[in-house]
Amino acid sequence: MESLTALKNSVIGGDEDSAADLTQRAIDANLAPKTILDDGLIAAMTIVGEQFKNHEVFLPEVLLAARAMNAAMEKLKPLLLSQNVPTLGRVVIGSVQGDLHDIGKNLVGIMLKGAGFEIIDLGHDVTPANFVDTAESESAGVIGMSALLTTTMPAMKQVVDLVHDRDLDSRIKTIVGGAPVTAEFASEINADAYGFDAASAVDRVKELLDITQ
Ligand code: B1M
Repeated sequence: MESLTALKNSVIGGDEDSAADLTQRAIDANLAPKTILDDGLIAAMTIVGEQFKNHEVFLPEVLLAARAMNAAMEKLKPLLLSQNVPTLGRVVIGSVQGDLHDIGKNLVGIMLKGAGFEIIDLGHDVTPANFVDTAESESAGVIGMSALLTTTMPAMKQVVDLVHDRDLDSRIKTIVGGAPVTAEFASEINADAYGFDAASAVDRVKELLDITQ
């Protein structure tokens, strides 16, 4: 669709204002929020990732694209949250230690909130102790971890191990996700679940908490 191509290009080009504006226009044209997200914003970040890998663009461009994506997300957020039915349970989320990527994690938070969960978002570069201490003190049933770097994936295992070492396995479940993370990796580190994307993260968290609705 033409308007989504323009939106995609504005994110790839790191044009924050135009990304926000074109997202609003797509919303006004009654495009489904999920279509805007998948075919506009996520598609753009995938292209930027490829360009970065091929040394066609460099970190400043990637950062600008991320900012443009965030500006667009601010417009989409209210729509993604609109089915909010409080509250199915409490979930602590964050990007693991050493990882500054937070766009996917933010998306997971928005979707979970939209599905009716209460979210405690610890941000990025979250230490294993911070994840587990917070889940314990806030009586959260689930810890959701995001990693975008192969080098930070081991931090997920540290969190899972810490939950186990503190004998909290029956009270706190863990779910992992992020571009380099796989279902195999999740089961290798004994995480309770793996989320392929933000929508499936919602389904997996519901399963972990035995929520049938
Ligand atoms: Co970086 N980066 N980056 N980066 N970056 C990647 C991840 C990379 C694949 C690019 C590449 O080489 N092609 C590469 C990683 C290579 C690897 O480890 N195999 C990379 C690198 C190398 C780096 C640096 C090391 C670069 C450097 O400094 N030399 C550096 C590391 C910084 C750090 O974290 N310590 C770095 C920095 C950055 C920026 C800061 C510039 C910026 C991040 C800004 C931000 O997040 N605020 C950035 C970006 C934007 C990217 C790419 C281009 C896009 C990531 C993104 O936001 N995607 C990325 C390339 C790519 O992934 N295509 C890349 C969109 C987002 C919606 O998708 O996060 O995958 P994603 O989330 C998905 C699913 O994975 C899932 O749901 C979402 C969709 O619905 N999901 C979950 C995510 N978390 C989940 C949790 C769940 C369930 C599902 O349960 C809890």
